[in-house]
Amino acid sequence: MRTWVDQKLRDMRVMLIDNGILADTSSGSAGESKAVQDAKNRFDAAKKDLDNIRNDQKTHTEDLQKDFGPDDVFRALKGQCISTDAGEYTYELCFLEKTTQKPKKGGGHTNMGNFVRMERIVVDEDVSPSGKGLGSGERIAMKHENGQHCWNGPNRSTTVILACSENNEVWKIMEEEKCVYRMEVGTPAVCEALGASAKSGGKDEL
Ligand code: MAN
Repeated sequence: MRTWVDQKLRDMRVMLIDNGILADTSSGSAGESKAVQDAKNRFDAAKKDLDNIRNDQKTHTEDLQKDFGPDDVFRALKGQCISTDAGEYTYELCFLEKTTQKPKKGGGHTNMGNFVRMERIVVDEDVSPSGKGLGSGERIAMKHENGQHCWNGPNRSTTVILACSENNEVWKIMEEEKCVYRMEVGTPAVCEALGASAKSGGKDEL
């Protein structure tokens, strides 16, 4: 009888603690009722959510301050990657992020520079009959700096020069000086910006 009553009292105590009516003094929770612990857990979870939202907002704010070229035309390209083989390497451009080279015979990527800014540069180049080439005049270029350090040289850097093309494609890659690269790239993103070369779209200006 005594054991039975004792057990019932214990059960009742547990039930009251579980329902937040009685403080749980038995464990390491320093006398907090379940309700308080639940509220703390919810608070921690909400705090974590808020931190994540704040981080996202920071990323978006920084993103908005970046230069995505005339009329922000490059925003949609961000993170898209195109590549080509040249010599011993496969070269890759991930728009508005970085350029890399990867040995064809295996091995990791070498960073050839991280995107820093847009520039305008004047070029004078032939255009092949296929229409793939920079041509001559002012072109939009994307500067990539602070890539992997080059032994006995600078940190790798790449200038990516853009010309109007139907598809995003790497046309040419050169190492102008040791670890200083130049990439010629065709993209529809600059067709409007380049005026005359944009005519292929057949859009009449009013
Ligand atoms: C690697 C590549 C080359 C570069 C040399 C410099 O082989 O990144 O492009 O010229 O390193 O040591």
